[in-house]
Amino acid sequence: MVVKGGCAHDCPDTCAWEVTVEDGQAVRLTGAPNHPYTRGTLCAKVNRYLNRVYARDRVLHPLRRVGAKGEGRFQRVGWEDALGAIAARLGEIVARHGGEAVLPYSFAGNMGLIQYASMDRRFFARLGASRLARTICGDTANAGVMAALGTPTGALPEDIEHARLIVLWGTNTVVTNLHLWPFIRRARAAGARLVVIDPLRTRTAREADWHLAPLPGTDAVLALAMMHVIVAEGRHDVEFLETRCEGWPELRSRLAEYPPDRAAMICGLPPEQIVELARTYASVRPAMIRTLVGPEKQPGGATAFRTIACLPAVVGAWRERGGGLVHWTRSLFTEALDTRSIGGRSPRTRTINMVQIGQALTDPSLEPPIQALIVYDSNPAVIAPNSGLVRRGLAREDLFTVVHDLFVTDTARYADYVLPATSFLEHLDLLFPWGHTYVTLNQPAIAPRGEAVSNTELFRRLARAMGWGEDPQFQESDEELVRRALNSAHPYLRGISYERLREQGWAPLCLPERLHVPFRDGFPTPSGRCRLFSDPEPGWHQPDPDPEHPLVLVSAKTALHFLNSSYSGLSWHRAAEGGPRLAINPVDAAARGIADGETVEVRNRRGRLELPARVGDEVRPGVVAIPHGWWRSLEGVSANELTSDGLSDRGGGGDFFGTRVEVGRLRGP
Ligand SMILES: Nc1nc2c(c(=O)[nH]1)N[C@H]1C(S)=C(S)[C@@H](COP(=O)(O)OP(=O)(O)OC[C@H]3O[C@@H](n4cnc5c(=O)[nH]c(N)nc54)[C@H](O)[C@@H]3O)O[C@H]1N2
Ligand SMILES: Nc1nc2c(c(=O)[nH]1)N[C@H]1C(S)=C(S)[C@@H](COP(=O)(O)OP(=O)(O)OC[C@H]3O[C@@H](n4cnc5c(=O)[nH]c(N)nc54)[C@H](O)[C@@H]3O)O[C@H]1N2
Ligand SMILES: [Mo]
Repeated sequence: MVVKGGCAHDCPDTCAWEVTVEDGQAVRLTGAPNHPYTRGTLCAKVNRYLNRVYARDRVLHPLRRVGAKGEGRFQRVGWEDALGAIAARLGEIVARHGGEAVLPYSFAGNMGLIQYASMDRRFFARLGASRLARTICGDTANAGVMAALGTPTGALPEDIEHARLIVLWGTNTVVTNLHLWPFIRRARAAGARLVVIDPLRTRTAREADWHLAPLPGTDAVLALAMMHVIVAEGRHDVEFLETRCEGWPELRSRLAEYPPDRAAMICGLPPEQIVELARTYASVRPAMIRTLVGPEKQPGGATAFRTIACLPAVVGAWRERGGGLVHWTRSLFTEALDTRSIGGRSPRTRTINMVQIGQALTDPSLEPPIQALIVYDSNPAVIAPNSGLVRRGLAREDLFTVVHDLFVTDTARYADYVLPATSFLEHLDLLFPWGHTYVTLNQPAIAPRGEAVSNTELFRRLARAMGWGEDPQFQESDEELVRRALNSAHPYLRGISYERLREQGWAPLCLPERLHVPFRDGFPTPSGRCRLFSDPEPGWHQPDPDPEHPLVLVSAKTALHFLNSSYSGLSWHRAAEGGPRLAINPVDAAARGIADGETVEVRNRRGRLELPARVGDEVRPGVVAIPHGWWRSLEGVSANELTSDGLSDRGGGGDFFGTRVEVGRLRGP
């Protein structure tokens, strides 16, 4: 039997897949062969998804903690016992401290429509729990792009094939967005030039025709200096700027502050490179910029994105198919699907920013204090910044923690109860991607392993245990939720029914021709024009000088076999990555007497790590890198031990990649 479904990982590619099932066991998993974006292939991680499904250390039954918090010793208990104990404890906490003492912590571990947000939201709304600002990924970038364009949706991803200049601006396509690569390859076969702008020499940068490596957090300056050159040389599209944009005079006068010589010093690039980039960008048509999220994780992340998003208007790149900015497609789906009623209405309780979970769990002035933490679809002990502080919070004896996951993650080690979650093969969902325009029905291929339950089923059970069994909102089935979302008269969904998806697995949104040149008829701003100058203003956020910690630590998603902290607990995937390393440039290594392969210390005020150094061209001078995702419990290393838990300028995201560190040799015994 072959079952059609798809991958619900937090990734722009949202692949459609086919699962071969024999005697109730999944034996083969392949990318959907005729899907125009998946094209029959998965990725280095998900090719071995069955390793995850059938992993020996998968959590298959509810577990109760018997050791100290963090130790990871648990005992199997029955579902009824676990649910009874959790409901009783939540009831006590709500009675004593109010609902806001309970905090859900979830992100996009499962990005499907209903497993990401539906029954859980209804449950916490009825409880009156604190709300979580789920801003760790994308919100800052989107805030910046929206400020300029009025929407986070730019050009359609597949139209990158029509570009003749492609700028991958702070995105590592080959690793994080692999299924866009064939479109880029076809554009290059037709003569397109590929430029990558990234402080790291990533796998993608190595494939490019030209790699520019500015210092992290300087993209707005680079973009302004490009505009400076373009305007100084009269290469701008005057007609587009005057008739299709607002704020051009203000932006134009701001450009005076960013001549290439000054920008070169800030960005750490030779001025000639900036001039050359500006000339290339203004002269090759169509010119497409591709962004995901990398540069958002900076103190000026939103400003960086809003400034980059102004570039296409300056040269009139929006005029043609294949020109402009490819950024985010999820907005097309949220516009079309009826998602409003899926998650219920949330009361106006306080909001806790997920980026600052360590602060929230340890803040003595927080009233009420967080007394219960319910974690699912996320692994905050690894993925949230300043993880020493996160751990201090999780270790609090008076904090009641429940983790629903497939594995005993670094977070789950601190849980009072660990509850078993289904894999993507074991539940129903509707997948709506942020990197392309096809909707997928993920149909369960096998029965839940052990006693695992999906997120929706967990919150139905918890609602019953709370005594809310009669409440109709907790009685809807997964199929009813999915059908409700599809029940929309929006033209993008024309011809897309549950029945068709069950048969075919996936379907392209029914998009109008005009989206190939998305702003031909105007921008979705109040004035209908591209906003070149508004809040946040284009400009530069100068970091605080920190002479004791002169290097910038970028902990990006460079591990091909991990997906954030997922897979980094699986032996095959860990072995394929070969252990955490600190990438350091030969210039910085020599200045510190560090040899390739030597174990070094990386430190700042938040913590210290010991790991081997890899000296080479992977990073530019002034920057060091540790891949995001390694588990501290397994490797003793997780980049977030060191990362800053400050916020970016807009959108509530973090400033992880602005983290300052110093690296040194280990002192001998
Ligand atoms: N294999 C794999 N694929 C993934 C993921 C994964 O963990 N592993 N994660 C998924 C998720 S959740 C997301 S959000 C996407 C993210 O996809 P991307 O945005 O492509 O990935 P990042 O690694 O966050 O950042 C991309 C690049 O930005 C660079 N960068 C950092 N700071 C700056 C800066 O200030 N300026 C510039 N120009 N570049 C900068 C980093 O060096 C990095 O190489 O990937 C998804 N795909
Ligand atoms: N230093 C640094 N930190 C970062 C980043 C970075 O680049 N550098 N990137 C940031 C970004 S962009 C993101 S998106 C976040 C990602 O952070 P998270 O969303 O926490 O991502 P994961 O680490 O993949 O953790 C997801 C967890 O959900 C579990 N899971 C999967 N499916 C299900 C399910 O159906 N139900 C339940 N209950 N659990 C499930 C997985 O097993 C896994 O443990 O990390 C952020 N943190
Ligand atoms: Mo992300």
